Amino acid sequence: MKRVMILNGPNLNLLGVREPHIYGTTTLAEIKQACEREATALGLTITFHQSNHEGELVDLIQSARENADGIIINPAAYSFTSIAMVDAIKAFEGPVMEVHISNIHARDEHHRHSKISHAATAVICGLGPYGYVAALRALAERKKG
Ligand code: CA2
Repeated sequence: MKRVMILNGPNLNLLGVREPHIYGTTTLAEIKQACEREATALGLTITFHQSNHEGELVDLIQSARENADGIIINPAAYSFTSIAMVDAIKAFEGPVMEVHISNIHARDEHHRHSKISHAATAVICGLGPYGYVAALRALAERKKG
C-alpha cells in the first residue's frame, strides 16, 4: 500500500462554507492538508480530487486501477444513487474505504442507505474530517498485515 487516491463527490467543495451544523466548519482544502500531513507521516503518497460529475468520478475510479493501490471515497449524494460508481469500484482490486463526515445512519431516510457500502472494504462515518485520516491509517496498517 503506497499510493492512495482520495475522491470526493458532489457539493463537498462547499464544506465549511454552508450547513456547518451538519458538516462542520472544516473546509475541503483543510481536509486535503490534513491528509497530506498524515500521508507523509505514514509513508504514503496521495492524490486528492473533488468532482460534481458522476462520469468524472467513474473515470477517476477506473484510473485508480493503474494509478493507486487503495481508494478513499466520500461519494456524497452519489452514495445513494450511483450504480455506475458501484460497478467501477467493483472493478478495482485494492481496498476501498468509504468515508462520510456525518453519521449517515442518524440522518433522514434519503441519507441512510449507501449503495457504495456493498462494494467497499470498510465504511467510516460520523467521525467528521478525522474519518479521512482514520481511513489513511487503516490503509497504512494493511501493508503490514
Ligand atoms: O457526511 C458526508 O460526508 C456525506 O457524504 C455528505 C453528503 C451527504 O449527501 C451524505 O449523506 C453524507 C453531502 C455533501 C454535501 O456537502 C455540503 C457541504 C456544505 C454545504 C452543502 C453541502
